[in-house]
Parts: sequence; C-alpha cells; structure tokens
Amino acid sequence: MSGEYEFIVVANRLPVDAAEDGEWRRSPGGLVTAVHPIVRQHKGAWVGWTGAPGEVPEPFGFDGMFLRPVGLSDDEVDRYYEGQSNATIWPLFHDAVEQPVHQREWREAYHTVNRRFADATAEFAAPDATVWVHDYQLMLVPAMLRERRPDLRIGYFLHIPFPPVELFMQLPGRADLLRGLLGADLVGFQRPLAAQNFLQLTRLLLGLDPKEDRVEVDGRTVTAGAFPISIDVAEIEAEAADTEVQAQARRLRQELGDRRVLLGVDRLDYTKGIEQRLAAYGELLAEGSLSNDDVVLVQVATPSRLRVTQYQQLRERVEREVGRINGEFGEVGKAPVHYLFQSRSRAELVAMYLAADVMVVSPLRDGMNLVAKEYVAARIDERGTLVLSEFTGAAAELGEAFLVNPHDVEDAKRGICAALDASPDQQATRMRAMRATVRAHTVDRWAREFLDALSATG
Ligand code: GDG
Repeated sequence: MSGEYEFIVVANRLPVDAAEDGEWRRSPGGLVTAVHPIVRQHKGAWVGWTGAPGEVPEPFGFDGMFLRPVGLSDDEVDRYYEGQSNATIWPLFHDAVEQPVHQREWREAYHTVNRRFADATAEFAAPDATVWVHDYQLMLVPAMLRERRPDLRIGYFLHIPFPPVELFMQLPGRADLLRGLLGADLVGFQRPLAAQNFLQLTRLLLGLDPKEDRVEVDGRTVTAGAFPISIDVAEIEAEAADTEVQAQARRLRQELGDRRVLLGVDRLDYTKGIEQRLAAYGELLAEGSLSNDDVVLVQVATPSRLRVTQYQQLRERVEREVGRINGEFGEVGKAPVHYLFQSRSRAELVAMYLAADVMVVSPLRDGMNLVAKEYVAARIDERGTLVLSEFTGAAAELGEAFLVNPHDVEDAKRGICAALDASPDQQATRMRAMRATVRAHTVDRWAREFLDALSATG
C-alpha cells in the first residue's frame, strides 16, 4: 500500500499546538522553521502526536503541509512518552546524570507506539518517497518502516547525544534499538563521536563490520555522520533589531536595579546544569567575589515533563536553592536571583538575551544547546559574553566562549568571573568570532546538508 506524499517528516510532535480558541497554531522552534519550507515545497506530510492524549483529529492541511496525527492513550503517554522516552532513554543518553529507570511495560508501549508511527507513515508515502524520522522517541521507526516499505529512502536524526558504548550496553532491548536505527539509509548525529559510538556498537552487538562512516547490513549500506543543528539566525537578528525589543531590554535592566545581569534560559531539566550554576553563583556571593549590589542572576526555567518524578524533584531542589540564596544574600526589593518558572515569548527571550552581560549555559550534557546559539545571534551589538559548558555540542563550534566544566564548581566560578571581567573590546572580539560561526551555519543549511547527504545514499 502506498500514498501520495513524496516527502514526510516523522517526529513525536506535530509542528502545531492547539490554541485555546480551538485553532491550530504553528509551534515555535528551529526544527519546524527549518523543515517547514521543505515540506511545503514538496507538498509533503508530517506525522506526529498532537501533544494531548485521547481523541485523534482527522488528518488536516496546515500552511501547505498535510498533518497526520498519531493518537496516544493516557497509558501510552505514561509508558511510551514519560516512561521509556523520558525516564529511560533520555537520562541514559545524557551520561546517566539521573538514574535511568527500566520497565518492561514501558518498552512494550514504546514498541507499540513506534509501530503506529511507522504504519501511518507507510500508508501516506508515495512510491520511492523520502522520509525523515526525528529523535529518541522513534528509534525503532526506521526498521519498522523499511520492513513495510523497502522502496523508501529513510533518514534519521538524533537530536540528543548518543551515549558511549559502555552506557548504551546497559539498555535492556539495546540490540532492537540499534537494529531500529539501521533501517535508515542515513543516521545523523550532532557530533562525530556519536556517529563513531553508533558504528562501533554495530560491531559489538550485531557482529557487523563498519568501515569509515558506513556499515553493510542485509545487503544495504547505512551511513552515519555528524550534522550539527543550528537556528534561524535571520529571525533572531530581526527580533534583536526591533526597537520595541530593545526598549524592553533597557526596561528590564532598569527594573533589575542597573546591576550586571547574568542570564540562564533552559527547560527545567536535570541535564541543563541549573543546580551547578546556582551552586557556583551562591559560592561567589558567599565568598564576596560577587555582591548583590553589583550583580543579579535571571533564571528562566521553562516548565517541562512535569509528570516525570525526576523533574518534580529537580524543581523542588532548584526552588529550595533559589530561596536559600535570596534569603541569605538578598535585601528588601533587591534579590540576587530572579527565578521564572514560566514560558516566555520569543520576543521576551530575545530582550533578555540583549539585556544580559553574561549568558550562562552550563549543561552536564547537551546534544547541541540552541540557547547558546540564539544568544550569539541576538547580540548584533557585539556585546556580552557567553559561559558555555564543554559538554554541549555547541562548545565544539563556539570556542570563543568562556568554556567551563560544570561538574567542577571552582571552574564554573572562574568562568563566570572571567566572563564578567571581559572588557568591551574583548567582548566584541569573542562575540564577532562566534557570530561569524553561527551566521555561516544556519538551521536551513543544516536541513539542506542532511537531505543532500540522504539523497546521495544508496
Ligand atoms: C533538544 C536537545 C538540541 C526555551 N524556553 C523557552 C523557549 N525555549 C526555546 C529556546 C530554544 C529551545 O527552546 C531549547 O533548545 P535547546 O537546544 O536549548 O534544548 P532542548 O529543548 O533540550 O533540545 C538539544 C535541540 O534538541 C535541537 O536539536 O540542541 O541538545 O536536548 O530554541 O529558545 N522558547 C520560548 N519560550 C521559553 O520560555 N518561546
């Protein structure tokens, strides 16, 4: 059975959110911005979940794309999404900074849901169509799809890190996941080392014989490579040039008491190193290296995965520490930490990027980290500095940031102080270099490079 769509994106989420008025709105985010024009140009389709359990809407057209919702029951949201995806694979692939939980029912639900995504895609793809599958929630889809539709050209991109071999080996069902990915013609990662880990595992677990960037399996060639993702630079630059956004940035600084501003923007996730950042900041205040009269930390912590236990516990720990720092070092009307457990609009985020003296991005592990790149893109004034964890994909490209090891509180403190001390000239030199890198590697180029490499396979 085949359908009529020549190009199909398959991702856990559809590129739309249901608004309160019942209409669909395009969801924000780089992936949607990058891939949308390509899907539209090919009159393509997008297969994904709406984000709410229960009733599944009929397929519908949206902004030149055909959207095919995949339904999840309440149980499947618990087991496939919050369980296997976000409490097993997510922590394990991020160096197990939180203990991964293993449950057989979660694996079964993951299998069932991946099968549903593969079936929906198989039904809609035209003969010889190109299908691009995304991320850790759908690692079994490439093989399931190939089984149904050997005619398709299948690409897969993993947005998060791929773990070192010893960690991957801990996963129950590890060989199935690997075989799942091998259904693709091209498997893309953020970093070259991830691709190497993947290829090495095909030897260790499946007895295959990988050579350079490829491996033969069942008479086919699977290529693995690095395709570091980026952002829509022009969009961020346009926001940053907007006079209203700039006025908002100035107001923000005034409201913060004209102190020097340190900024953190993250989903509230234990991989992002928010606790390590607070620990470094708290120690700097305690030692007197920083003073509440001179410096303030604004931390946007966007609510995320609130039904997963580890995220609830993280929220409690972060909020306790913010309270402790403010209680110990604050004054009436002047807090050392402004903590926002809220999602902000993109324009507000850009205003914050512009208002910051130092952006602190301190993940313990991160596939790329788009916030770091957005901050750099926003600084059209070539001011401000970036403290960046070595354990982000972005660190490989943004060498002019103040690179730190967030596991080492002394090193994080050193990085923050050095970034605060940089002269305007030093800020401009570093920022200019980072801006050149980000401007040369936009998300649009990322998508084109991946798809060109995909069409060159086989
Ligand atoms: C995964 C990988 C990889 C955040 N808060 C708000 C908001 N955001 C936006 C940011 C940025 C995006 O969300 C977050 O992207 P990151 O890359 O920082 O992190 P993950 O969500 O963990 O993304 C990561 C990425 O996939 C892409 O491959 O880089 O390594 O973990 O764009 O600006 N946006 C708005 N309000 C918020 O409050 N509007």
